[in-house]
Amino acid sequence: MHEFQKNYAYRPEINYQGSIELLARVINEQKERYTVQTIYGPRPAVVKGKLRYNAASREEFPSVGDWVVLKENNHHDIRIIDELLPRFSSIIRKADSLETHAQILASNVTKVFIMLSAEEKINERKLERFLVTVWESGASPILILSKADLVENPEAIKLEVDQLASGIPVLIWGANREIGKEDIQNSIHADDTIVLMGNSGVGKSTLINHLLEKDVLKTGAVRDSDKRGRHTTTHRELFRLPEGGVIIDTPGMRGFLLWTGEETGLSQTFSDIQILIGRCRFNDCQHDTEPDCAVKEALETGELEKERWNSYVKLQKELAYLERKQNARLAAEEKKKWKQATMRHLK
Ligand SMILES: Nc1nc2c(ncn2[C@@H]2O[C@H](COP(=O)(O)OP(=O)(O)O)[C@@H](O)[C@H]2O)c(=O)[nH]1
Ligand SMILES: [Mg+2]
Ligand SMILES: [Zn+2]
Repeated sequence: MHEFQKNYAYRPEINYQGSIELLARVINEQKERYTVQTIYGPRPAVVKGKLRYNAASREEFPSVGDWVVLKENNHHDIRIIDELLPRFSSIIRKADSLETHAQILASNVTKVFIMLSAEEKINERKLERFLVTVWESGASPILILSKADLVENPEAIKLEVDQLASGIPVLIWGANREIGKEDIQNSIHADDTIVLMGNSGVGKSTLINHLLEKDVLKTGAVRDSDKRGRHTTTHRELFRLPEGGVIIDTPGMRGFLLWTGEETGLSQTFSDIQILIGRCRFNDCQHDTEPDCAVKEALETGELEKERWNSYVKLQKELAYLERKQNARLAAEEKKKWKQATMRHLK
């Protein structure tokens, strides 16, 4: 493997056979103007030709973190992205439920740091939502408890969070005095692509600056309610970490709806509920009026919290809704491609 691939956290699963000089990773995107990292350094790039022609939807355009193939014999300063290599994961956001197209926030992500402030009460419902999104994306979650320097006993808070996030690593981080920096660094490997997720003001940009060991990003978030009317940046950028691995800053990684065709994330986040459902007498139990319903029993005994069950039902409905919509859209895209192909033949 070429040094450049290693430096940019190349995943060997993607078997790239072409010339290394044409391989690049997208490190910056601003309204379809890209910067790609090549073996010669960063270069501006645009999407043209076959990729643009064949792309049926926004998801088929490159996004930060994507590995792409550049066009050969391109003598211009601006390189042309000719092909998108397969993604092994992508973090996707749907701005609102009416939007049919998903927006890819970052591609080929291996780990997502879900940041929670040690100062604030943990919002369990929000945490569940974050976890489902991460599992769906194909990356693995790590919880970071930020602002540990501002609370008296961060270890006690960590224990609480450990309980909520069964089995997911929880790390403590305090920017003042860099509490826990080594643990965070140790959790990042040379082949990792990291993305940070969490409420505005939780300390995402601050952590990136500390990991990069320089002030690259602006910090000191404005409150969400003040943001309205102001131009909120959508600029995303990938940075190489001094100790190996890369990190992607994605402003706007706050609330988002789920987007998926599968329910793997849901069952991983709610494995306790999956087990209960398996114990219902009927395979198609609606957990409503059926006899011997393990879910109802668990709700009655308090083994299963009512809020957790409600959250599961709600997320499940949301996923089913998005799936139906996505299927409708895919059908429309098929039609469009078919039409394009027919037109080509008629020409
Ligand atoms: N004391 C302390 N302050 C922090 C920590 N992390 C972030 N901050 C402060 O919290 C504010 C918001 O941080 P920022 O990184 O911009 O949050 P972002 O919106 O998630 O990117 C800034 O004023 C930071 O200096 C931390 O671990 N400890
Ligand atoms: Mg920020
Ligand atoms: Zn049942």
